[in-house]
Amino acid sequence: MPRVLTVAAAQLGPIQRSDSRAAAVERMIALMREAKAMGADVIVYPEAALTAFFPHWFISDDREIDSYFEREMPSTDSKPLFDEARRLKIGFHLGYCELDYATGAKRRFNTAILVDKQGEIIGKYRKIHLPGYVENRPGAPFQNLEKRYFEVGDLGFRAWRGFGGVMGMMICNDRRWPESYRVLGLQDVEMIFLGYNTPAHHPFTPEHDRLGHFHNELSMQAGAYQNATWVVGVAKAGVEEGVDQIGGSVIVAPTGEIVARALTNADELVVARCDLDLGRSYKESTFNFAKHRRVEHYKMIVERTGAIPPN
Ligand code: CDT
Repeated sequence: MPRVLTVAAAQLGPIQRSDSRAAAVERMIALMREAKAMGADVIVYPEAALTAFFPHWFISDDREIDSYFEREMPSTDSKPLFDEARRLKIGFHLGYCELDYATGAKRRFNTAILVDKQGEIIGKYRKIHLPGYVENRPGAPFQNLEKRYFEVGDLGFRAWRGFGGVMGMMICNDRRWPESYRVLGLQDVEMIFLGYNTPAHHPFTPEHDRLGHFHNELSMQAGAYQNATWVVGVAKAGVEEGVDQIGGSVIVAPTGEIVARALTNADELVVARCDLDLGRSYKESTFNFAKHRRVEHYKMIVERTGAIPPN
């Protein structure tokens, strides 16, 4: 019995500071309806999808920072998205900024959730690889202050059973690190959802600018192939508050091939029918971890080189 999941990557064009969450959710609902009409089982939204990506500028006022966060999920403004998803019987992945008081203290995370076709949250992930820096850099054309505004995620890289398979999540910068995929791969993940906000320009390393799309695809294609999993990468794209962000949302097969990609830097759906069994032959041959990974040898090499650093 084939396990085919129709997936819609819902790329979003820019969301400006003056745009309300309600307006963003309205755009997201329009994409959700279009996705449903195209037969999608699940729709995937970008990182921090409800607002402009505020780590791109310095904010000193705590209350203003908090205004970019959701205190609960569904929040008042995102509830219409949950309601419409439940009505349409479509699942979704949503990136948002989370205020958490579970420990008694206020904590801020860059978070994503996975919601099933009944509108229930079945998985939550908090971003682990936070790029950028803590202190304002006044001369820069824009900032990268995730380390200032977020704590490192404390939920690990987990996989969940859902949509007839094994689903995983990561967020933006996580996609550049092989261990993000491998920890999910070790849980037999079959599809990874991830959203991103990636500037086209790198103020402190401009030599990287021309490689933005190449590195975006290289990371996701390698992660997909080496772990025999689908990867759905979804951008917030276009010029947002003066920051040009790459688009290039893609759906990558477990073969490492890109099967669908965005053509614009605006709101756009990228849809593919994904056979969740496509990775099986790789998981049973080239990437049969139990048979071929040499964990003891990796440890030995780390111990040896750790004891005597190369000079
Ligand atoms: N949001 C996020 O994690 N963005 C980072 C920018 C780093 S600049 C290469 C990213 O990895 O895309």
